[in-house]
Amino acid sequence: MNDGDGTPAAAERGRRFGPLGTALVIIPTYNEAENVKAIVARVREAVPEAHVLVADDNSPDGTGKLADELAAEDDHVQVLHRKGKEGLGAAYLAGFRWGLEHGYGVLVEMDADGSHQPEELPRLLTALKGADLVLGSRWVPGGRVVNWPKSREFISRGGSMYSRIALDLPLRDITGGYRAFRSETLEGLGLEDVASQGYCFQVDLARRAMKAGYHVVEVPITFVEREFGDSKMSRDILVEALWRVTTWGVGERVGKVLGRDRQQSGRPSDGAAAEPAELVGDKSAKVPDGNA
Ligand SMILES: Nc1nc2c(ncn2[C@@H]2O[C@H](COP(=O)(O)OP(=O)(O)OP(=O)(O)O)[C@@H](O)[C@H]2O)c(=O)[nH]1
Ligand SMILES: [Mg+2]
Repeated sequence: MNDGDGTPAAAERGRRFGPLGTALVIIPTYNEAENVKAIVARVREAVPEAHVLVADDNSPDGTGKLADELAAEDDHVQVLHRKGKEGLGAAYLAGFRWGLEHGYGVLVEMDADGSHQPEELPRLLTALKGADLVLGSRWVPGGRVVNWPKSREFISRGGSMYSRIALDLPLRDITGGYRAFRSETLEGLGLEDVASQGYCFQVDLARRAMKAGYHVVEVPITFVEREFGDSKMSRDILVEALWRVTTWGVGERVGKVLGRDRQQSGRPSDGAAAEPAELVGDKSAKVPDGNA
């Protein structure tokens, strides 16, 4: 929901949120040698109290080694070296696990290429004071993209719109990857069965959060297209997103219809019907078909 800093909607529902713990900014990298030093420096400058975890998939261009150099001179910077390229989703899951094991209170997702501006992170963290999850959003009033061709904007807006309709979620930017989670929120999402890799990893987490009844806030951001290095976006990533979102959407609709039929026939519901996209709900609600 886009309710500014999140506080009004939360207050309306009588929600109280605990203090935020230390933030860990997770930056997944694959061949980001031209970007990694600059992005880490910008995070350290913008939010000096935050820690940074670079999750590198053994980049052939030496990104991991550059990250090690940063870590050697700054105790707020850590590097998670992974064996090889396994996709964005797997890198984030490993980063989340590391952050939760090390007791961080807030876990932030941020691309290495400068598209997610560290200078906007304080606004995301302010919003998280009144929310369970904050999404940096290009498609709410005040949000925008810089240096994107129309074709790219069309694909991104279309992907968000398709996901919104297919999954019946009231979010404007479901595919975006600039996010701040409370650690309790991540722990409640059932991450152990997340199989999504590319963009749909972000869709998957957003839908899990909404279904579980967490208070999700969209904060406008200015997304800046990368200047250096190559995009890892591919046709496979788009195809994966399309089929997974469609499968989830169909699964949920069938689940709802079956639930209704059971109720109409007087049989007790099995409780598997998806919740309405409320901001606060039953945190024990299970997301159906996590591996679809
Ligand atoms: N560890 C890891 N990081 C990845 C992988 N794929 C992408 N990334 C990182 O994830 C972030 C987003 O990837 P991008 O290539 O920028 O994808 P994108 O932002 O959709 O594409 P552009 O807008 O063209 O930059 C970047 O920091 C990448 O380095 C991967 O397989 N493993
Ligand atoms: Mg990018």
